[in-house]
Amino acid sequence: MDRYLEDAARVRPSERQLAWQQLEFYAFVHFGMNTFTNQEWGTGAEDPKLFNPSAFDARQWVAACRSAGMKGLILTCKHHDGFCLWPSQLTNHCVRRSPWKHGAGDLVREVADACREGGLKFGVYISPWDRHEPCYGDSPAYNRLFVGQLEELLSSYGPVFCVWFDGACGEGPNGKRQVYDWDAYYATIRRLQPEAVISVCGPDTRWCGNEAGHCRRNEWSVVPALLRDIEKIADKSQKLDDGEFSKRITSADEDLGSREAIRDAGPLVWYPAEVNTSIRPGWFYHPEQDGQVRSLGELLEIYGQSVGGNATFLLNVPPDTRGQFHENDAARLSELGNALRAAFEVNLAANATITATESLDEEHGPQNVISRDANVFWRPHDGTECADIILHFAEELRFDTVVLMEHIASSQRLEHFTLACKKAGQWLTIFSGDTVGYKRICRFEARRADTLRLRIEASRGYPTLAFFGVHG
Ligand code: FUL
Repeated sequence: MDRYLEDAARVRPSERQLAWQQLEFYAFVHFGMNTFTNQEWGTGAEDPKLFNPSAFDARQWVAACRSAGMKGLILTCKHHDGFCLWPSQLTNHCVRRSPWKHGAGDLVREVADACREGGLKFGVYISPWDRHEPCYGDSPAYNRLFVGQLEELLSSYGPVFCVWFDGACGEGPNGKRQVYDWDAYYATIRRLQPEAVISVCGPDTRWCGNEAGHCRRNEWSVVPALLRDIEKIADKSQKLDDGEFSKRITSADEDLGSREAIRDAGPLVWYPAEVNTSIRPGWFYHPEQDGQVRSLGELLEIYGQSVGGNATFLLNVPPDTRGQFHENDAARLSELGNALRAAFEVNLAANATITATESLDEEHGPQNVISRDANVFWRPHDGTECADIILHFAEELRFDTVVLMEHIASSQRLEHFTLACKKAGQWLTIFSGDTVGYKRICRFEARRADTLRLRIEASRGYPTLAFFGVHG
């Protein structure tokens, strides 16, 4: 195997990246001053008195997220307008100055507590861009304040699974220019919440490159390190070490990790994708969008592309001015959860007899692929880059979906595969794909067969398979 491919197969996720990937599907909650002004981006000049949810209920959010099968929730603790949903000691532009609970409320605490009670992981969105803060633009002073706000959020509300850093900054040519001290921000997070991933403008998870819910046909988690370094630089004006290469790679490129893309790309890192989109057109709640909640079909499609395309799915659901998810959104979440459970709960392959052309040893035999334990997996010997896994069912089954998962703790290795079923002694190819990664959901025309074959036609060093689900 070429040296650069060996290097690629040595790139593995950290514990925190692995735990995050396994969440698969979690909520974004955009709630704040904009909810009450009916805006998407506030100016920072809003009067805190406008913030006054009439029937705030974090438990209702958590129950709705759980009904959809989500496993975490990320709250906009501070959006670009600078208004803090917790009683920050570092600014007066926060819930303390609002009429909500007579200024004695702490919305971050209520959401974090409700998540913990309801079994959801809690995550924090905090916008580095702050249009209210007078010291924004005085770089050292604002960096100190921002680190202080991170300290407040990360030391008072229990475990945090993610700190989500937005790259947006709409300061025009005459706006204030702030140089963010990312290293200080990251060090603060690692110190206070070492298990939290730092997302988007951070080293642990990358933005898929759009807000529409689209995923690449092939999402690689092993990508050039430069891609990660570009993301760190929100205003894109700071100099990178390799200006030439960075011009050739951006988070919007289609191919980030194929052999072509990594061959001369320098050091590689594990930097997996997250797909973020909203259940409505806006990130914040707008009553006029009550009739524009995404359809079940659309959400299933995005879920299939993201969770089923080696990314995670971060779906935004914005609460209304009561401080609750609107009935239409809550109903859609529950429908989505029902549809996902119906589609994936039962593995038709659970009783299959499974053979492989080769296995490393008994501990890594093919029967492992129907185990739900992510640490139990099949693999052949080093250097075996192609292999077949064959499922023999006791009787003919009807199915239209296959779920494949690699053992990503051993890196991302699969590069090309086909699925075929046997009909009257003849193999019929029903699907072909390239990457798998954490999970690939393969959908095809419904078939009836008693034998199903996965043929791995290219991989890096050797392939692994942790799960083979058959559904229909
Ligand atoms: C963007 C922001 O400007 C939007 O308001 C929203 O928070 C979205 C998730 O990220 O960059």
